[in-house]
Amino acid sequence: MRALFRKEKMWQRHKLKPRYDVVVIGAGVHGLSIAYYLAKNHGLTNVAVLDKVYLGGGNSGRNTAIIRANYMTVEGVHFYGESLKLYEELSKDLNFNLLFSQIGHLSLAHTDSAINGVWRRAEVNKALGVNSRVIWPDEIKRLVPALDTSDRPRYPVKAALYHPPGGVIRHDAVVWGYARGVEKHGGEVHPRTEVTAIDVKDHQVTGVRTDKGDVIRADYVVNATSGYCTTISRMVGVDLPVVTHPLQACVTEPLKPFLDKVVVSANLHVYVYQTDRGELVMGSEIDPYSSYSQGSTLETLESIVGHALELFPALRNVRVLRQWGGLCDMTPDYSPILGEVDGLNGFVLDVGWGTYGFKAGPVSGKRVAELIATKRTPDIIRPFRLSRFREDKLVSEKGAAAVSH
Ligand code: PYC
Repeated sequence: MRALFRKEKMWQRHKLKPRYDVVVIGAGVHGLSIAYYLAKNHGLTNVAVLDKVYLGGGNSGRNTAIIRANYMTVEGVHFYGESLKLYEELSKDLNFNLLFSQIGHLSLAHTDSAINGVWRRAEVNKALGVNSRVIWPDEIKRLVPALDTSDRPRYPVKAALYHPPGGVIRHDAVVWGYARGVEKHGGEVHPRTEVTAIDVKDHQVTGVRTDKGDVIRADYVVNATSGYCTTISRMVGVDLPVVTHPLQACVTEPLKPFLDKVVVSANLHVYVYQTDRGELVMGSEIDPYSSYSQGSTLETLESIVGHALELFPALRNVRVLRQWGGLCDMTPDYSPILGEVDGLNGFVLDVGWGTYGFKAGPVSGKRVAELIATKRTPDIIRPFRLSRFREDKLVSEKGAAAVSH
């Protein structure tokens, strides 16, 4: 009889070695993809990825798995556009089915100024080869028949930015696929290994200490954490311009398939899509206060479902099954912080992921790995350097980052 269960272990338990070329802190999509591309693209395999909890136990398992590249700035569109392309090839690359459904993504515009915003995004997207266009209520209604496109709602739907390649992927599978890839190429993943200190000598990072009691030497230490990026960076005296906020989401009971697009309304601070299992995934913008809580609140649930009902009134009797929260490290311009820190060798940042980290996992991993292996910052991540905040060279994605504005 054919074996019904996968016998292969996707990653092994390893004993920590006294020295690695690279230690990555954070075994989410970002940390794992850095280790994967270091090994696969550059042959650097003496790499350990450490995490204080289980693999993908942070935001990689708490986001709502939306992939898109329809950003606002030239820098952002190039960057997320490359990530989308990597995601399109990732199941093949990792030889692991990530269930990527490119169902299409709609950002609704309910006001004249929102129409200007989506128009601008469509133009920047098209100019840079990302498939997006503005569509009007007739076409919106054809694509999403259940959406209330009448003139009755508080915020009538006037237009939308339609981004056909956007969609949804199985987020846990992305984590497991990368972890398996790291292992296959000779790297190591170490869940439940908390970094307690980072050693620095003469402006050079020399290694980390962990709760396992060992001193581990390393030439490079990468901060690829979410929620705790400021804590880790403070270990080497680097203060990040990051404020951490919770972001909550929920899923409903399964329904017959009726919605095959991701629908986002920035004005209503809500987004909705239906999974292959029939559940509706719904989320809101970040909670309006800073916190490290991953719990959920009734207040946010009421706001999510209230706003979702303004878009889809027919859902009024649907039951919510689960609700959860993740931690968003918000930067002032809603763009990430990537690269080295001036005056400190060997410390690399892959942080500040706000509400957009999951969709950027592959491109960040590939390009941060390239930075470490070649000792040169790739052009595509240079705009996201930490020093942009004092140089006044912000990359403002506020108008296109999730449901926030
Ligand atoms: O940027 O698509 C997005 C998103 C959805 C939820 C949080 N961020």
